[in-house]
Amino acid sequence: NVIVVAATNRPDVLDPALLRPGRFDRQVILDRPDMKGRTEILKVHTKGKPLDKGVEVEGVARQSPGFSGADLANLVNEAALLAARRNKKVIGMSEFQEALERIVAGPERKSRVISDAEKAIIAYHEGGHAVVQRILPKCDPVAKVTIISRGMALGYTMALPTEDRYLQSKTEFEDKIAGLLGGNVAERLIFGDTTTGASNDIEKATDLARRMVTEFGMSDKLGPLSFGKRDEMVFLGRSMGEQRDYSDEVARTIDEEVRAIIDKAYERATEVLTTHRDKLVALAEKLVAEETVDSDGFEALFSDLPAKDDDHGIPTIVGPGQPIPVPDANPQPA
Ligand code: NHX
Ligand code: ZN
Repeated sequence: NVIVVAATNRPDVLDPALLRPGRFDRQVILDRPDMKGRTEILKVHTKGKPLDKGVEVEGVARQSPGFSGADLANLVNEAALLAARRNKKVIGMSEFQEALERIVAGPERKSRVISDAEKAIIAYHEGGHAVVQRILPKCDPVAKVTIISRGMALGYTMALPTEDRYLQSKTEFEDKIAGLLGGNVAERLIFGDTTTGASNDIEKATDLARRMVTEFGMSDKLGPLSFGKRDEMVFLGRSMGEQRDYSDEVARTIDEEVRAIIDKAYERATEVLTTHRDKLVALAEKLVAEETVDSDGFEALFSDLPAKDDDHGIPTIVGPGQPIPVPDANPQPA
């Protein structure tokens, strides 16, 4: 009775011979854990460790979307190390918070000396991201904005999804790209100049726009076709780019469509930041004074506006049709 169990991160490239009946018969998919999964994994790794009463593993799970089990084990370990370094007897929520940010963005670099001129640019850049994300309905709510350096970044804006999601829509991507460009747009609007700092934002925005066109069928001109098979040198663990399976003419159209998505998002970010320039200025000034603005401090700046429209509800049906009644989105087993 020998049972052979194997694991891979690349089931897509397995030799089909391995999967014939009588060989590896069954495939068990172990995805990244969802919110509930992360909560349970965190419970396992915190077991036997001294936790402060204020620690809610659910809260930690909510703030760690996309983390694997190993990432969560590392997170708990980092939090414990921080508690020890701070001479604390128990691990508190603040250690989990700091550990999370260390893993996502790198360690804080408070010693980095930044001139007042650069501080202002960083504050407006982050402010730009945050204000665009506050206004556009499909952007995730802003959890924190800071101009304290961490790792490679001089500042960053943290947005957190309110729930696990497995599908993303075209309009959601459009809002997300506008949010990514918000930093660069704010620099231009406020200073009439832009800096190298936005390189990572621009790269992410361009990659996303390209995937919308070539993978997700989100370009009206090109339609629901897939362009370019990613050609991977798996055994070296790196991607060798893509294999071109389309004409020069299509290549040109892809570039045009990617550009159109970016241009439209850039215009929308400009419109938001022009309309809400007062908010941008208020946030940037608060950032220069306080370095970090949390979600409450951020929301306080928008008290004269309606609450954030976090539009991730059941989509409206266009044309004839009835909304599907959903009695309970998440029925729990009795
Ligand atoms: C530099 N860093 O390299 C300095 C230290 C525009 C206020 N000369 O967009 O810090 O310019 O919203 C992952 C994550 C490069 C990889 C961030 C690679 C940032 C970050 C360049 C803020 N926040 N840019 C941002 C920033 C920079 C960079 C990265 C990365 C800035 C910006 C980095
Ligand atoms: Zn940025």
